[in-house]
Amino acid sequence: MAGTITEKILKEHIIEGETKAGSEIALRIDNTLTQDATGTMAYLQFEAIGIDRVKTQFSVSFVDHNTLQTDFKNADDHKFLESMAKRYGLYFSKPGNGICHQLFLERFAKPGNTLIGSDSHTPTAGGIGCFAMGAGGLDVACAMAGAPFRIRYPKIVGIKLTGKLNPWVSAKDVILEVLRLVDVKGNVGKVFEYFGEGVKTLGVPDRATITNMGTETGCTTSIFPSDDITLEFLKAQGREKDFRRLEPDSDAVYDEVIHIDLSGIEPMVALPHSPGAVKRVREVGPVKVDQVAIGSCTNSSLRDLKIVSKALKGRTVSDTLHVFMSPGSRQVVEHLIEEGDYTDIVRAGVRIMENACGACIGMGCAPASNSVSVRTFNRNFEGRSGTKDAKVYLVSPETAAVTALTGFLTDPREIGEYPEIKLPDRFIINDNMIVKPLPIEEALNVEIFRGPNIKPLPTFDPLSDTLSGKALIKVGDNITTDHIMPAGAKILPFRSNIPEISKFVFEAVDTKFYQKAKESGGGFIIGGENYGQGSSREHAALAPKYLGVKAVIVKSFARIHLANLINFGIVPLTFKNPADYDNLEEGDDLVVEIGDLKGGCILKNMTKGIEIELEHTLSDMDAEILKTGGKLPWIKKNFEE
Ligand code: MIC
Ligand code: SF4
Repeated sequence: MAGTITEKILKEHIIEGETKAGSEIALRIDNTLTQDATGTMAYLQFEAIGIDRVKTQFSVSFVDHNTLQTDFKNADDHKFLESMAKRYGLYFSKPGNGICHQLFLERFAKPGNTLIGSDSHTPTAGGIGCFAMGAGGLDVACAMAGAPFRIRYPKIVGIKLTGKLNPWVSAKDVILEVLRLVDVKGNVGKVFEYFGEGVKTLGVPDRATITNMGTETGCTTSIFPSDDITLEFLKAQGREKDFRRLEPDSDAVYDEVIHIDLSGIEPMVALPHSPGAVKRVREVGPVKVDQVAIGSCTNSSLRDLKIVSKALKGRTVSDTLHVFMSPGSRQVVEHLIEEGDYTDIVRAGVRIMENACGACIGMGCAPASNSVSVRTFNRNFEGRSGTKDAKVYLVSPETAAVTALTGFLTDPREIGEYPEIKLPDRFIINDNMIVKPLPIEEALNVEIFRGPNIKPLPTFDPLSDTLSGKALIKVGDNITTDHIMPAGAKILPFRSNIPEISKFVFEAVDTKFYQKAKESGGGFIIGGENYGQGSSREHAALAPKYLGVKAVIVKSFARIHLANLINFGIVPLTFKNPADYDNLEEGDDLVVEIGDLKGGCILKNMTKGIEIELEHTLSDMDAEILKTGGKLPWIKKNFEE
C-alpha cells in the first residue's frame, strides 16, 4: 500500500492502537536522548523504576544547557549524569562537546528510527528521516526502561516544496514562512512531512533547521525523506552504515497539503515575543539593533557558521552593537579553525562563546535593558533572554550576519554577492568527548555520584474524587513553560532540587504565586489557549504539583505539557464552552468532582454560585495514572506486576 514516510515508520514501530488520526497508539522507541537540565530528573526517575540497564538500541546523555558552573551545583549534576550513564549503559557527551541536537544529528541519528528526547527540539533528527519527538523526562525514563511511548496517531500534513531558495535566503526563512502560515497553535496532533522536488535542494543541516523549529508550531514532529543527500551527509560523517532510504510513495496520501515555492521565499523575521509573529524583513521598518546572537540548536551547523564567516570576512561589525556566537559542536569549531573561518569571525569583532545552548536559554549574554537583540534562535518568548524588557527578533544566519554589519535589522540581499560555501566530503571525526557505554560487568560496579543539590524525588498521594481549592492564578493564551517554570542562569541550577525550584513557579507573571499557593495549600490554574507551549521541561508540571496544584483548567493544551501534567498527577481539564473562561477569577473558591475521570466533569464556582461543564481528552490509562498519583508510582506497579 502506498504510504508517507510517517506511515512507514509508524507501521514498523506500532505496538498497540489503530492507525487512525486521533486514536491513541503505543510506539516502540529505538533511541533516547536527554540533556542535563531535564536529564537529572529523568535519570532519578529511571533509577526509581529499578531496571539494570537501558533497554533501547542506544541512549545518549548530553550536557549542554547548564554549563556555567558558577558553583558546585552544575558540576555535581554533570558528575551525577556521567556516573548514571556509566552505570546504566548510555553514551555520555561531556560539556563543551556541543548542543545535544546538533551532536545527535552528526554522530547518532538514524533514518527510520524512533527517538524521544527530554527536550522539545528533538525533532531536529527529523532532518535525517528519524521520527523524533520531544517528551517529558519521565516518558524518556520509561522508554529507556523499555516501555512504549504513547501518542495520538497523527494527522499527516504534507508540506510540498518546489523551486529553489534564492541567494541570501535559507532554511530558517523556510520554517519562519511555515510558522507564518500555520502559527504556534492549532497544530497539536499533526506531523509535518516535507516532500516534493524542492527537498532535493536542501542539505541535511538545512532540513534539520526546519524540523528543529517545527517544534514552535506545536506539532508532534516534522520529518524529511532519507535520500541521496542524506547518504552523502552520513558518508561525510563516516556513518554510511546507518543509511536507509526512506521516501514517500509517489501516490502517498496526506491529510492536508501545504505548498511552498522555495523560490518565492524572502528573508523572514519573527517579531517579539512569539516565533509565530512572522513578517518579511523588508516589511519591518528600520529597527536599531543592540545585540546579535548567532547559534542555538536551530542555526549552529557548519553551513550556518560558514555563511556568517563569509559574510563577515574582511569587514567589521557595527560599532553600535555587540555580536556573539555559540557554535553547535566541536566538529563545527574544528572545521572553522582548519578552514580559516574562525579567524575571519574573530577578526570581524565577534565574541565566541562555548559550544552549548548558552544565551538561548538565558545562560549568559542577557541583553541590556529595553534593548533589541537579533538572534538565530528558535524562541523569543518574553523574558527568556534573561532581560524582561528586551525585544528579541528571530532570523536566519544570513540576516543576523548582515545586521551585525549595519547595526540595523537588514534584509541580507542588500549586501551584494552571496558567498559560495562548500561542505566537506568528510567531516573531521573526533568522538573523544563521548564516553562509551561500559560493559555490563563493569557497569554494575559503578557508584552513582550525588552532590548535595540533588534532592530525592518528591512523592505524591493518589488523587481523591473531589478536588477543591482556590483559583491561584488566571492567565491568557499561549502561556509558555518559560512563564510557568522559568529557566536562565539563576534558576536552572535547581533543576534537581524541586523544593527550591518551586519557589520560582510563575515568577515572571506573578511574583506572589509561590506564597499564594503555599498559603492556600494549593489550588487551580486557569488559562486560555495553547497552555504550556514551548519546552518539554517537566518541572513546569512537577513544581506546581509540589505546590499543591490539583488541576489546570484551560481552553486548550500544548502536547508535551499535557502529557507532563498527567505524568505528575495534575488533572488537565478544558472548558466545554470556552466562554466560561470569563466566569472564573483569581481567588474564586472552586470544587471539581472528577470521580473516576472516565467522562467530563462539573466545576462549581462557590464564590460566584455557578456551575461550569469541563471536558478532557484522557484515555482510560491516563485516568488510571492520574488517580494513582502520577506515572512513576503507576509504572513501578506495572513493572513489578
Ligand atoms: C528550551 O529550549 O526551552 C529548552 C531549555 O531546551 C527546553 C528543555 C528544558 O527546559 O530543559 C526544551 O526545549 O524542551
Ligand atoms: Fe538549547 Fe536553545 Fe536548543 Fe533549547 S532551543 S536545546 S536551550 S539551543
